[in-house]
Amino acid sequence: LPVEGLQSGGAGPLYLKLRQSLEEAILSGKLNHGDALPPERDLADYANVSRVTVRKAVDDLVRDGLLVRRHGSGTFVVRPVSRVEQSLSRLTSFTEDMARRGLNTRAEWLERGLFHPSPDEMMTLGLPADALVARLGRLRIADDMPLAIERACVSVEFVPDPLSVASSLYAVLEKVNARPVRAVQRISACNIKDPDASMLGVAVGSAGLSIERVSYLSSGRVVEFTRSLYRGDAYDFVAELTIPE
Ligand code: 16G
Repeated sequence: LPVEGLQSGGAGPLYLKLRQSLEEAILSGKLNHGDALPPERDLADYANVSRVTVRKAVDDLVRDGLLVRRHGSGTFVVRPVSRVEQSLSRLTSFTEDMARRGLNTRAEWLERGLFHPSPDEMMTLGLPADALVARLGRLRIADDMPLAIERACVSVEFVPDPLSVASSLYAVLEKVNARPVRAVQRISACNIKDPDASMLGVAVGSAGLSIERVSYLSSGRVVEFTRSLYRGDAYDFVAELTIPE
């Protein structure tokens, strides 16, 4: 951390100098999104300032959303994302959307296996109770920034082996001629709670977009029922409007 020996030289309150050094380290990427900040005591020793000064600087950065405090586990870095504009009229996959922007995607799997459907999955996918569905739950990450938590549910017919979905679900569906051609998407506002907040690396209560997508084959059959949580600070959903005929 570039905060060593702040006592020496310069004017202005020490906490502001410390705040500025930390802010620069966050914005320049020296500190990564989700990194834990060293304990207050260590920071104070290292910067050669009092713990009160450290607390003031940290309070400031928490207020500005560059740090987040989590009960019992410490203080973590929140690197602001550049917002992503996402068209609401094109049926594309996350992997494709990010590739178009030149970003690399990866996933942390939260759930990947075959299950009996829940009542709403049964209804939405039009399946009997004894059917099996593949559940694919992932934290979706673009260039090391966690952007969304997505939980897709697909009939076992289309994805018999959930482990075969290594990266793109739509690429796997395409291979079996089951890539959706139409979808209905519902977006609602929410406040992100834990554990989702800590997975996304945002403060508890920050704004999120909860999105449900039901996708169809040309036959009218439902392929996918996906519930996602997108970071409100990262996404603008954009739709083109035309006057009714
Ligand atoms: C998008 C879709 C999601 C779909 C995924 C497939 C939204 C809100 N969600 O993220 O429903 O399952 O793309 O992406 O747009 P993949 O092919 O990269 O797995």
